[in-house]
Amino acid sequence: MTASPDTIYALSSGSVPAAIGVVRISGPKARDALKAVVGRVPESRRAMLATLRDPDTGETIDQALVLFFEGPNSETGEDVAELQLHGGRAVIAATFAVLARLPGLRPAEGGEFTRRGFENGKLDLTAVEGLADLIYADTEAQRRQAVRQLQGLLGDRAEDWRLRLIEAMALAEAGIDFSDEADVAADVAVRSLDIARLLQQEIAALLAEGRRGERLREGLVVAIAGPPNAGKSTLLNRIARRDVAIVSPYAGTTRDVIEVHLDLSGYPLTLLDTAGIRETDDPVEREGVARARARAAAADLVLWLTENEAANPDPDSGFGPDRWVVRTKIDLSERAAGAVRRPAMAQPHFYQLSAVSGEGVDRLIADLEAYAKASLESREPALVTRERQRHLLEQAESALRRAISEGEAGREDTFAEELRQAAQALGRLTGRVDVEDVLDNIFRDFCIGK
Ligand SMILES: Nc1nc2c(ncn2[C@@H]2O[C@H](COP(=O)(O)OP(=O)(O)OP(=O)(O)O)[C@@H](O)[C@H]2O)c(=O)[nH]1
Ligand SMILES: [Mg+2]
Repeated sequence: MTASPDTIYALSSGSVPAAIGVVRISGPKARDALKAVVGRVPESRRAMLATLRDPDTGETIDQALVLFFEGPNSETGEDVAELQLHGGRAVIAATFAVLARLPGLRPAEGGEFTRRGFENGKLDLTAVEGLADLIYADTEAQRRQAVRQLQGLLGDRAEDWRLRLIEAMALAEAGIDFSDEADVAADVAVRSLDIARLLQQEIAALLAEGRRGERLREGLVVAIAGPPNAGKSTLLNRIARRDVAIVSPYAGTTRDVIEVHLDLSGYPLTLLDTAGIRETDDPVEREGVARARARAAAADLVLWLTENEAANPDPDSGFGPDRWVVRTKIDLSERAAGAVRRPAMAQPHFYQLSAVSGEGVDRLIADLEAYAKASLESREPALVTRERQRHLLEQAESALRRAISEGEAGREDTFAEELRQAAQALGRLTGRVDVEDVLDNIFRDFCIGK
């Protein structure tokens, strides 16, 4: 792959207005662009204070801190210029207007800087995915996982496997070439089969770690469900500490699914408020109930809220494996004369709380935190963080298993072919082979200027 001849520019910092706005320019004309707008090019990697001017009128646009990174030692691998401007809308607009008039320059597309970095061998695809995750990381655990990806932990493993596979393939080919010399052929066949067996075990071990990495990336989903008026929206608001959902004394208030993203000691958790589940003739509410059921069924955990301790959780809900029962509005029963409350610790996941007074809510939150920790924490950092990665590793692993049985049966040709399939899958994981189709998918997630 070769670098695109266009020189691209974009605002790489956050939305304006801001104290500083960073405009990056990457490509063969980056140097010329600097000469045109600030009159000179600073020494590579040294900051320079300069006046930014419109080259046609000579009018001053701003005072800027200017940096230049000479390719290939830059993030994109090309010449990169960086203008640290005052982050006002008009400043950025005027700068863009000037850059747009320079020959060979055009605005960057989303993710284009990173894509050039990838195409110039600055980072492999798993690292690109890590970079995207780092930008979107909301919690500490997500950030740590993204940094590991960006550092290439999975990419390095995959590349190491691929190189060993290539070695096994070379041995297999040699075996075929020497097939008239039985000793040599047998020896190399054994060696290549050994490599394949070891690789298959290593990849299978990584896959056996489960989907922890993917779940950490996406966050656990906890759905609040139950009959209408149980106090679901009130509890969501209490946990979120803001008025996200409408609360009213009328049964059937909530219709759409409402999401709140929580950070529980560094672990991401999405809490869903759903419509109260009941039979109804109202078509809008019926749609809400259908959505509530669907989201609760797909959630990692359902909090089943009920005002009445005896009320059974929706019997035909088909909700996922984990469900905790939460009895709500205990402040009301406390006021009622003679009400006896069951001790809260009687069952591990039976809660009694009042979302209005707050009583009992802390225990629920503490248990949610423990649940998130138990589901997402691992001693070994998870290396597989996306479905794409898992899928390719599974392909490689099953090709290896087929290769081993072919090899053991003495069918060298198909043995070599299966090894090639495995190597292909690993190459696609890091982006070393035939990846055009997956590229758009991955870079689409990026913002412009990254
Ligand atoms: N006293 C008391 N009232 C509560 C409590 N939680 C909720 N409520 C009241 O119960 C009514 C219903 O609360 P919501 O949170 O809207 O109930 P919901 O389960 O979301 O209801 P739907 O969206 O209709 O399914 C409101 O009037 C709340 O103020 C509580 O812990 N104690
Ligand atoms: Mg509600």
